[in-house]
Amino acid sequence: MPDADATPAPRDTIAAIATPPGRGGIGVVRVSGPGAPDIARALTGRLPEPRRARLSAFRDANGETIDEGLALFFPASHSYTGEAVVELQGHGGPVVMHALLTACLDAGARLAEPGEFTRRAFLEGRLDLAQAEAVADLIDAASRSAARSALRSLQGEFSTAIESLAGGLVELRALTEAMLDFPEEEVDPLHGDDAAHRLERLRAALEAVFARSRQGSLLRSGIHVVLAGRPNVGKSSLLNRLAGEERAIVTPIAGTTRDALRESIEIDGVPVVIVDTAGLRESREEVERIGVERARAEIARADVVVFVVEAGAGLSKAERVLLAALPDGVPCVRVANKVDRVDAGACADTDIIAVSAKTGAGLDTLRRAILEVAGWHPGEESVFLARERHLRALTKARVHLEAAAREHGRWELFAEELRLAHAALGEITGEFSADELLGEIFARFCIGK
Ligand SMILES: Nc1nc2c(ncn2[C@@H]2O[C@H](COP(=O)(O)OP(=O)(O)OP(=O)(O)O)[C@@H](O)[C@H]2O)c(=O)[nH]1
Ligand SMILES: [Mg+2]
Repeated sequence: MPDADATPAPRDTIAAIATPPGRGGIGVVRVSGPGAPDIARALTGRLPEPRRARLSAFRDANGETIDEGLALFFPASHSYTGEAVVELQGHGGPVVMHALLTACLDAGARLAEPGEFTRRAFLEGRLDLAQAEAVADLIDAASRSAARSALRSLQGEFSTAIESLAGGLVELRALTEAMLDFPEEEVDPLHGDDAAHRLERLRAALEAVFARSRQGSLLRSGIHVVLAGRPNVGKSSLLNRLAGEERAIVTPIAGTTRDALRESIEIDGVPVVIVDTAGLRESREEVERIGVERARAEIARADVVVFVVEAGAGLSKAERVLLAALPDGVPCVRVANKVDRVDAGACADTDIIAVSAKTGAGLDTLRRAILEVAGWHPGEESVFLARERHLRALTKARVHLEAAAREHGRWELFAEELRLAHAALGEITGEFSADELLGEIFARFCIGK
């Protein structure tokens, strides 16, 4: 009798509607797993030739025709998941799609969980974890640059960079292990020097990957920009200008804006969320007071604060207090609005960008300044669309490499730091990943992917 523990449990067969809900020209039901060929036979009469579209009637368990469309069969060797996959392309209406899916479930499939197809692709070794994440990032990309970067990660560029770092670490670990076989005083000093040089090269390579990943994380999550300042300085007018449409209410009355209002825009292909907030002042009026509290909460979690004042007036005492109270470390762009009302010479302060929400003057400079203080370098094509998780792992690897540099000569400790750095890199590609982490990553996918 075969040992039950030795062979993994056979996987079941999953099915889901892979196209978005609603009406469309085509809708796709996707089935993956060992039972997929039988399900295709049950619904269409026979299994299509591998990777050839075949026009078929799709029938339910009672033999009633649900729809007519294309059936495709991908054998395990040539499929997304690495298992047998069947795709049924029918008419993209919710009733038809639901009936098709039900027929697949009646024929033995189970409803797929979010991301389960991609999870299987990962488990089958079709993709590593960073590539699997890139699939979701490509689907969710908020700009062309983000999409391009996700596609490069999906094609393995990010994973290759990580693997090349890991490869260097493996060599250095092997060298160190060899030194450990000798008593300390017999280690050839040349080997010790070689180890130090290799470590320096690895650290430099890690920094380069880190810089590209940090850039990419801006592309992925977008830059959160909060417009802040005293009432009536023109924050809402600036939001409207930047968004290119009249989104926020603008009036000459101080205290117009109450709720925080957000608009998604793009600057040079970088997704940016602009948040308009209530003018900051002490108010006894309850609605305004709540608005000001919300403004402060927005400021506290901003990536960039655009602090707006009126041109020509100079900073008021209240504005100085507000500026000093901005959270530590949040990059701030200072803007003097309404320059159309003052003479050109009046805005000599070079730290302050003079703009006019009314005429659009200075807006390009403001856009550039926002990207710059957020840490975006223009023209950076080869960035990695990194996630927070990747940045954390890279930081961990960096900390252990730094520690290794301090342990030069104490080779056992040196080796241990290298091992920890290696493990941190392995978390990125999923070489050493806990089950909960996998669950968390794939649960954020859409169903059918
Ligand atoms: N001349 C001129 N007027 C402007 C400009 N920007 C805004 N204004 C006027 O200034 C007034 C206040 O503008 P808002 O955009 O509502 O100002 P706000 O900062 O959002 O004000 P609160 O919501 O009350 O905090 C309105 O009458 C705008 O038309 C500008 O660049 N030039
Ligand atoms: Mg306003």
